[in-house]
Amino acid sequence: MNAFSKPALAIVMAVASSLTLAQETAHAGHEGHESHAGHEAPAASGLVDGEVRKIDQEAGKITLRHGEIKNLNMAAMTMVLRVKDPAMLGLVQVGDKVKFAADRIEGAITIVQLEKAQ
Ligand SMILES: [Cu+2]
Repeated sequence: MNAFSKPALAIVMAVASSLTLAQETAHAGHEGHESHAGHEAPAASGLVDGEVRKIDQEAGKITLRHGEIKNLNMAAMTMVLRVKDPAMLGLVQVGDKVKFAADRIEGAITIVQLEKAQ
């Protein structure tokens, strides 16, 4: 019985790690390499650099090309994010460089702070 459980565990772990890998690959895939453009030093405030690609006022969503989001363990990429307050979307325009803070709220990655970069 015991001789069986170890290889089974090894298989489970191998599958789990390859799943993680596949997820990371898919995650980094969308518009991955454009992200090296705005390569300034990280702000002391902990805000993340981003650039507005699209704004959806009605849905309360914004598409950002963002730098690394350390608190969410997310690499730089372009993605759609929810905003905590739809009024935030009135402060920025497509093409603007922004600084923002994001957090996971009710399972969705949400911008909790957004400002135009100088
Ligand atoms: Cu992202």
